Formats: sequence, structure tokens, C-alpha cells
Amino acid sequence: MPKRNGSSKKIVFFFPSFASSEATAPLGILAVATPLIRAGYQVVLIDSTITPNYKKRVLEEVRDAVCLGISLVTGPMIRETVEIATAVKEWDPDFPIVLGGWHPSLLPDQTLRAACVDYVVRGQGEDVFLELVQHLQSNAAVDLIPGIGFKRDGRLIFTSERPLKPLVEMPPKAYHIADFDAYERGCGKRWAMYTSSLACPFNCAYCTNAGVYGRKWNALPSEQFVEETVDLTRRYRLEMLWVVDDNFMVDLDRARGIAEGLVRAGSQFKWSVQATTNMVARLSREDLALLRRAGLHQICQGVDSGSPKVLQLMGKTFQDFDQIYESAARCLSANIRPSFNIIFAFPGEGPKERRETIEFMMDVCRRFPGAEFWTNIFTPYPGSPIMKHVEELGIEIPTTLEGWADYFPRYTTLPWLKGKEHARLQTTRDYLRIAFDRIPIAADKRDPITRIAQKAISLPARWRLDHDVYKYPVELWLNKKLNQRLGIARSSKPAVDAKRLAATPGEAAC
Ligand code: B12
Ligand code: SF4
Repeated sequence: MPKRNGSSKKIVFFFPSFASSEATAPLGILAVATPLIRAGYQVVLIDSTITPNYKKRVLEEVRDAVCLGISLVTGPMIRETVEIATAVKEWDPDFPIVLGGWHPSLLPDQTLRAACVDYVVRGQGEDVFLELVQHLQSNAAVDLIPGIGFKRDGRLIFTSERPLKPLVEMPPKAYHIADFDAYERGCGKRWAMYTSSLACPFNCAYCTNAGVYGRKWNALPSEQFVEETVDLTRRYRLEMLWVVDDNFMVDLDRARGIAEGLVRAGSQFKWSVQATTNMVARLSREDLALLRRAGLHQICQGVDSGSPKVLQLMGKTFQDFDQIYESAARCLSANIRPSFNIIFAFPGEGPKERRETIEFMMDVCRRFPGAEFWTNIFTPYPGSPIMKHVEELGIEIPTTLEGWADYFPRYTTLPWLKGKEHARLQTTRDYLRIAFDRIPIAADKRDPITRIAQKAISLPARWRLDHDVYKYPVELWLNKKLNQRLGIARSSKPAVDAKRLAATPGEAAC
């Protein structure tokens, strides 16, 4: 079991790139940093996206540190995780490397099996990581720290589960360790993420959230939300907050209280939330107008399919189409952008259901200009209910940590979606992207000529989607050229992914 002796009080965190210029301070790390800082530790955060020589920096910083902590979700972030952890191990095989975040929490066993990993932290990391660091520093046995996994004499050992703590009992996040100037330089906007509630009461078949946070929705009181966000945005001059809660609108009175509090406080920042369509549908026009006055400018909602059959299979029986149309209309009348997510190729989606979904998207965008859709290909994640059925669905699941690096919903191929059909769906998604305007988080770099040209190509794109015709995709070629002219096709960290990522924003969870 790698240990660290001595008097060092330095902890190094590494945040691997997710290949998007829309990066901002990694909340998971900011959360676990606070208890360390309060206990007198010095914390160094190296975020690959904003650190050109990230490997050199990590290797310099770990020399006098207690351990290296890395935060990651399943997918391309694993590539740099392994690269950095391996480089540190080459320097000193005994230097402790701790992985935390969604991927190690959902697949602790397989993650810990990787040669470059010494410890995994499962679930909420605030208390666990401090305890682990203190044990590493004093060379004490870690067996009694709930919520971790470690190696001893080649064996993997997992301690007991650590019960979930409600968000209100968690310390505030250490935003002060983030370099917002550097994020702003990359993204063109000065913004941060903020958490105001945990978990979601629903149980969609593809969703991993219950695997880490369970189903018991719990939230910060409205007063705390107002006080913290106003302070945060003023202190760091942030123009926008993305509230990353799974389902912000579960408690409507709290949402109203937040809006009233922000209006009273004269807040100036914009914010966006994620919420289920049925929760949003409960908001009256007055509620939405109040939220807009308070700065809410976007509500991301997981519509997921335009086919009632597929929604049934997804376990999304809590939403109905009338509510979606109604909520799009109400949001837009309050000048709040309804932003919808779609998952293509969910098991059971055939050509008829896919067509229904495309027609539904076209209908919503036409009837409610300003509504937007973001699409993904179904990708089963560890911890989701559907994961139990992957074998019978014929999906091969990676068996090593490294194997998950290419697991990414923008490219997923499935037994029922490969070859020509996969290519056709990707082309359809590309056309959906250019047919109607979408607003990414990053600053819009388009000049007026590009805007007019893109508006012009959106018309034949719509015709194609209406008629399901995607041969000779000249509009896509033109759009690519326009983006290349502006340098938009170049993400700030493209090399991290197997395939180059387009500069599209991170997609909302819910
Ligand atoms: C913000 C966010 C993102 C951001 C940043 C991700 C990040 N690494 O922080 C971006 C936009 C990049 C993103 C992208 C994606 N995401 Co995302 N994202 C989220 C979201 C909405 C919030 C995460 C967050 O910051 N929470 C707040 C912090 C405080 O909580 P936390 O992350 O859980 O951290 C705690 C513990 O995990 C732990 N911890 C975290 N890090 C560390 C590090 C150490 C050392 C330790 C000890 C502990 C520890 O302690 C923290 C405090 O308790 C979640 C959903 C959710 N509601 O949580 C999805 C979620 C994490 N994303 C998910 C997915 C699927 C994706 C994408 C693959 C989706 C896509 N459509 O492309 C991409 C992958 C990008 C890539 N190229 O790899 C899944 C996770 C699946 C999985 N198995 O990993 C989630 C759960 C959404 C969902 N329901 O499906 N995402
Ligand atoms: S997808 Fe959204 S609504 Fe469904 S369980 Fe996950 S967080 Fe809740």
C-alpha cells in the first residue's frame, strides 16, 4: 500500500480534460478541497484544459506532496487520467494516487485494478478524502475509513459504504482555488457551476444518478442559495452560473423563494438549471416571469424521445407531450430558453420511432422559435438500470479502466446501430445541429456574415430533415468551412479524444 511519510501538507489535484473549451472550475475537486484547506493542507489544482504543460506541472508539484487526487467521469477523461497516473508511478511507484468522482464511484473494483491506481473514493468525497489524506500522512492503516478501496499485497480491499450526507451538511466549495481568468480566456465567458440540490426522485432506465446519490432529493434552503450565489458571482465577477442539480424544480416553493431572494438582492448574473419536463410544467407564467427577473435564462429538460413507446421503455412515464409543448410556450413567453435533450437509438427505437422523434423536434422548433435540442446516442453507463440488460442487448462492455476511454455518447455504436445506419444517424444529428440555432455556453464568435450564411443553410437542412434525405450533404460541408474560418472547429484540447470533438457544449444530464 503506497504511503507517504513526513511533514508535507500539500495535496495535488489533477482534472483531466474533457476536450471542450467550455471548461470551468471542476466542482467535485472544489468540494473535496474545502475540508483539506480547513485542516491546514495546501491544495494545488492542475486542470489540464487550462494548463498547457499539465504533465510537467503535475510531476513538479507531486515531488513534495502527500498524494495526487484525480476526478473523472466515464469516457475520454480516462485517457489523461491514465497518462498522468502512469507518469507519476514511473517517477515513484510508491507515490499514492487516488481516483474519485463518477467513474471510480460506479466501477470501483475495475478502476482499482488498474496498475496506476492505489485508492478509489466511492461517492461523496468531502469527509473520506480528508480522512484518507490524514492516514496517508501518518502511515496509519486505512481499513476503517468507510467509502474507499485500496490494494494490499496485490488484493483489492473495499471498506464499508459511507452513508450519503444531505447537501446542507456539506461545506461550501473552495471556488478560490480556481483560476477563473484562465477559464475565461479559453471559453470567452466567465462562469461557474453550482450545486443546490442532490438526487432525483425518478428512475429513468439510462440514468446513473441514483448509483451515486440515491433517490432522496435534498436541497439547500433558498436563503443559502441566494447568499452563496450572489457572493460567488460578485467575488469572481461571474456572468453566469450553471446549476448542475439533477432536478432543480422538485420543490416549487424553494424555486420561487430563490427567485424572490435574487430579485431582492439585485443580482446581476444569468443562471440555468436542469429539471424534468413535468416539474417545469407546474410553473405558471407568473412563476416563470419571476424566475426570469431573477436571471434564470435557460431550463434544460430531458425530453429524450418523441416516441411514446420509447419513453415507456425509458421509464419516463412521468412526462407527457402536452406538458412539453405547454412548458416550451410558457418558458419562451417569459424569455427563458427551453433546452431539450434527446437520446437516439435507445433499445426498442426503430426507424418509425426515430422518425417520430425527429418530427417532434422539428415541430417544437418551428412552433416555438428559440427552443433548442441537443442530441446524443444511447450509451449505457455503469450504475444505470439498463446496464443490467447490456448482455442480452449484445453490447460489449469494457473490462479495464483504459477500455472506457472511448466510451462517449457522441460516437457510440451499438449492435443495432453501426455501419451505414450509424453514419446516417450521425448525419441526421449534424443536420439537426444546423437546422435551428442553439446557444452554447462559450461566447458566440460568429461574425454577421457567418450568421447570415448559417441561417441560409438552415433552410435546406430543415427540408432534408422533413423529407429524411441526407445524400450529398453540401450544407454540412459549407457549415464546416464556415466554422473553420472562425477557428470554431478547433477545440482547446482536441488531442485528448480518439476523435476530434466539435466545439459543442457539455450536454445536460437530465
Ligand atoms: C457538470 C457535469 C459535467 C461537466 C463536468 C464533468 C466533471 N467531471 O465534473 C461536463 C460538461 C464536462 C460533463 C460532461 C459529460 N458528462 Co457529465 N455531469 C455533470 C453533472 C451535471 C454535475 C457534476 C458535478 O460537478 N457535480 C457536483 C460535484 C460536487 O459532485 P460530484 O461530481 O459528484 O463530486 C463528488 C464525488 O463524486 C466526489 N469526487 C469527485 N471528484 C473527486 C476527486 C477526488 C480525488 C475525490 C477523492 C472525490 C471526488 O466528491 C465530490 C463531492 O462529494 C453530472 C450530473 C450530476 N447531477 O451530478 C453529470 C454526469 C457526471 N455526467 C455524466 C456524463 C455521462 C457525461 C458525458 C459523458 C455526457 C455527454 N453527453 O457527453 C460527458 C463526458 C465528457 C467527457 N468528454 O469526458 C454522467 C456520469 C456518468 C459516469 N458514469 O461517469 C452524469 C452523472 C450525468 C448522468 N446522469 O448521466 N459533465
Ligand atoms: S434522467 Fe433526469 S429525470 Fe431521469 S432519473 Fe436521471 S436525473 Fe432523474
